[in-house]
This record gives sequence, structure tokens and C-alpha cells, in this order.
Amino acid sequence: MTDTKLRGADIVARTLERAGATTIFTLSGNHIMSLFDAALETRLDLVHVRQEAAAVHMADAWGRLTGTPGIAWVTGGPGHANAVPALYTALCQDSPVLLLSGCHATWETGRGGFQELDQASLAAPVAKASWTATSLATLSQDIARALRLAASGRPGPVHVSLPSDILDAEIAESHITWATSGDVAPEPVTLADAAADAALGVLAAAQRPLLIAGPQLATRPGRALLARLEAELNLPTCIMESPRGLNDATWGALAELVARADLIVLLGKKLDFTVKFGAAMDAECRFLVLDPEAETLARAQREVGQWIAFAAVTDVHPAGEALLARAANIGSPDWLAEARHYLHGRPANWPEMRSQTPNKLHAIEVCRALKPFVDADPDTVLICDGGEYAQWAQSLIRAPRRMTNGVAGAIGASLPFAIASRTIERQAPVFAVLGDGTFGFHMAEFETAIRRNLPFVAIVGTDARWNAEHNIQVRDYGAQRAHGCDLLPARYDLVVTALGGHGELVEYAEDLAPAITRALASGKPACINVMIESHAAPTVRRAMLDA
Ligand SMILES: Cc1ncc(C[n+]2csc(CCOP(=O)(O)OP(=O)(O)O)c2C)c(N)n1
Ligand SMILES: [Mg+2]
Repeated sequence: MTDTKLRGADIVARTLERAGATTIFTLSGNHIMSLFDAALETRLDLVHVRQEAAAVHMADAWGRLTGTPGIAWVTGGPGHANAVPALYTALCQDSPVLLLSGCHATWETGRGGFQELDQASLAAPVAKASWTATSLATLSQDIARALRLAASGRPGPVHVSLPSDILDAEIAESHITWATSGDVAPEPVTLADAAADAALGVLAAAQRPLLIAGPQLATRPGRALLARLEAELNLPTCIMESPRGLNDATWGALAELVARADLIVLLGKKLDFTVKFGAAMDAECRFLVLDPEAETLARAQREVGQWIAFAAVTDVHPAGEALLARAANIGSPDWLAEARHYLHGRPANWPEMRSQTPNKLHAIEVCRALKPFVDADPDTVLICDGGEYAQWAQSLIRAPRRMTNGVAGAIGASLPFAIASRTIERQAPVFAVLGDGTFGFHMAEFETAIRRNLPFVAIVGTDARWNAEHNIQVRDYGAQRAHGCDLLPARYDLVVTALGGHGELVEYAEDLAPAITRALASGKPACINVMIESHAAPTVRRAMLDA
């Protein structure tokens, strides 16, 4: 019997395939052409993109939608450098991602090798872990360890650099120690019964508890868990996944609700700027902290130590399940109803709001037209990017599979997110809501979507302005000093038509729903370019709700 020889690249591709990977988001380059070659012997599907950050954003969306690590392959040096910034968005969103970057050969290190760069150090601040593979024999284990880390505890991105000589070198198959499924699977940390009972005791003693969940619960299973906690424990919940923190448009009058709470439950949620490091809470408010990382608990201890009623290291899903299993008859339905009014109520005059400008819509009219399409199918994927315009969609349209740009606050990921979503969801609509400035970041990925027949509908709000920053100028320096934030009212719809997709220009509210219908029916990646008035993001205050 012959002992087949395999390259390092074959070991990487086969380990990924054996771990259940099906789709790789990638951009080619010298250092990873061996991986492209190895993929031919597997069922791995390579989605070849137009800029490396897009590949990482796609892997991020994959992680959020499937709960398993999304995988990106990029080349060394500049390819890796382009990919790294996108890890920040995944890191802040607790999204499991594996970035594999080819790199200069081991023997070139320190000698000025082609595209030589200390890649592991570059990625380290934006990854849970980051290292360079050092041997062919342990390569399968390296990949398994990275996959496991990415999905364990607080999920997040992991990076491994793969030297090109290790990818090219051959080894007899009998000498390879293949990773097993046990090496890949995350090991859950559960909440012990006694700890769950202690947490429930704290909850039962509270009059006005509020649970703030971390972004890892902004998934379909996460939202379902939170809905059960609300229903069974009368415990109001919200997910903090916005750089706008307590002013997140999703959660209405959250800032005022937080100030009223007498207990804040942080479930996988770091005490950070989004909750004003604890200063947004009432002086007597207590905290219950359940988190996968001891470091998060330690930070909460430093910030609000004397007010912590109970804290435990636990994964968030098992923690939620333990509370549900052991709770009996706690909480107040009246408080839940009141809190929901703060979170989900919207001003009474909003249904009447309309554009005041001919040939332009108000963002609220865009949401009014889009919402029925989202509501029609629970599998719909709705992606809301940053900027002022997209906050209206965050405020007005819910969906079990809704993604935002997340706490990182980086704009531009929504087009890659939409494309990756279509590799997972084959039937239901995929919508991306984004501003015109944001559209420019990954416009070229429409070519990827068209080439790979991955249809989705982008609903671009064109106000010919980086409006979020324009608003900051007006607020902080005065209207007279607002400058440099203008854009052209460009025909982004024609860009997409030219690439072979479907384009629509919409200037009147009544034209939008028919345009969405045509875009979906086209079966093509589509851009609906909506001319909009320039409005700030919506703000909701408690007093506005009953007015
Ligand atoms: C990567 C990144 N660069 C810059 C910013 C700062 N920023 C936030 S919103 C915004 C303007 C977005 O403009 P647009 O997409 O047109 O939306 P609008 O605010 O006009 O509705 C900018 C520049 C950011 N958040 N992320
Ligand atoms: Mg704009």
C-alpha cells in the first residue's frame, strides 16, 4: 500500500472540510494559491471577492447567521493588512471568524522576504488569538484549535498565518495527526444549579430588573432565548449591539428605562462605553453579571464593584437555560409591560410623518414600504448599516435574522454581509439598508454577487452627504462651520445595472414598494437608489410615547 503524500495546503483544506466548513470567502494571492489548488480535492466552495476586508465581513456574517466560524483566506502582507480591520467588527460583535492568511516562507523571516510582515502581531489586537503555524505535522491541530477558540465562550475572530513553505511542503499521510471532531467542538461552560439559584434570588428581590444582553445574543437562537426569558421570568430584555449605546434607535427610550431599573442583568454584555461604564444607572441600582470571560467580571468589579449582587463565569446560552429551568413564578407582568413600552413604543405622530421635499422621501417612508416585505417571511435577513438613515430601519423594522454593523460602529459591511447571507439563505429575501456614503465602501462586491448569482436587495438612502458627520459638525461647531461632508447624488443604481445587476431609482414614496417587488422578482443582485431628505437618526423619549 502506498502512503499518499499531502501538502500542508491539503491538510488545511481537508481539516476545514472535516470540521464541516462548506464555504470559504477569499481573495487570491501568491501565498495561498496552494490552498486554491487543494480546495479542488474537497467540496469547499470558494467565494472570490474584490477586496480582502469584504471576505472577512462575509465570514463575520456567516458566523452570526450559523453560529459556526465563518472562514476567510487571504494572501500575505498587503492582503492580510487589508483583511485585518474587518476583524474589529467581528471582535466587537462576538462573531466567530477564522482568518487564515498565507505569508512569506519560514526561511525568509527577517531577510526581507516577498510581502514579509509580522502578520500575527498585526492581527493580535483585533482577534481572540493570533499566531503563525510552525510545523506541517501539527497543522491540522492548529486549524482545529483556531476553530474551537473562535466558537467558545465569548465567540470572536481568530487568526492563523500560514507560511507558504509549510503550505507547499509534503508529508506522508500516515504521519499526520488529524484533528478530531472533539478537537474542534467548543467546550461549553455551564451555570451550576447553586449559581443559577443565587442569580434567581437576586432577580426575585428586584422590583424593576432589566436584562442587557451582549451582541452574541443578536442571533436567531439568541433572540429566541431572550423572548423566553421575557415571557417566563417577566424580565424585560434588550440587546446592546450599537455604537450609539443607550441611544440605540432599536430600543426607543432605553436610556430612561436604564435609569429607572433597580437591577441590571448583564448577560454576556461588557460594562463599557455603551452603558456609560455603569454611570447611566441609578446610584442604588445593583448588577447581576453572567459572562463567559473572567476578565469581563473583573472589569465590572472595577467599575461598579460594590453594587454587584452576584457574578458568575458562564456561557450565555446555558446560563439562560439554567435560569429558565429553575425559575418559578417570579417578576412582575406590570413592570414587563411598562418596560416594553419604553423599548418598543414609538411616538404617536410617526405614522403621519412624510417627506416635505419633492423628489425625495423621508427615511420613515422607506421603512414603511420595506417593513411588509420583511414581515412576510420570518427567514428574511435584514441588514442595517451605520449612518443616520439606516437608524430609521433599526428603529422601525424588526426581524429574527437582523444584523447591524455592531458595537464597532464601522460602516460599510452591509453589502458583504448581504452576499454571505445569500450563501446560507437560499429562498427568503435578503435586504441591506445603507446610506450613500456607506455604499461606496464595498460597491465592487456587487460584481461578486452577480458573478456568483447571490441575489439580494440593497436599499440605499441617497442624501448626497455623510450626514452623521455633518450632524456632528453642526452640533459641535455650528452650521456655519459645517463643511466637506457633501457627496454627489450619484446614480448607484446605474453602477449596479452596468455590472449586470438590477437597478431602480426611486424619488416618490409610492414608487418604492413596486420597485422592491421588481427587484425581488428580477432574481438579480439589486440596488434601489432612494433619493432621501437628510435627517438625523430618530430619537425617542418617554414623554413622546403618549403624546
Ligand atoms: C469605517 C468607518 N469610517 C468612518 C466612520 C464615521 N462615520 C459614521 S456614519 C458616517 C456617515 C455615513 O454616511 P451615509 O452612509 O451616507 O449615511 P448618512 O449618515 O448620510 O445617512 C461616517 C463617515 C465609521 N463609523 N466607520
Ligand atoms: Mg448619506
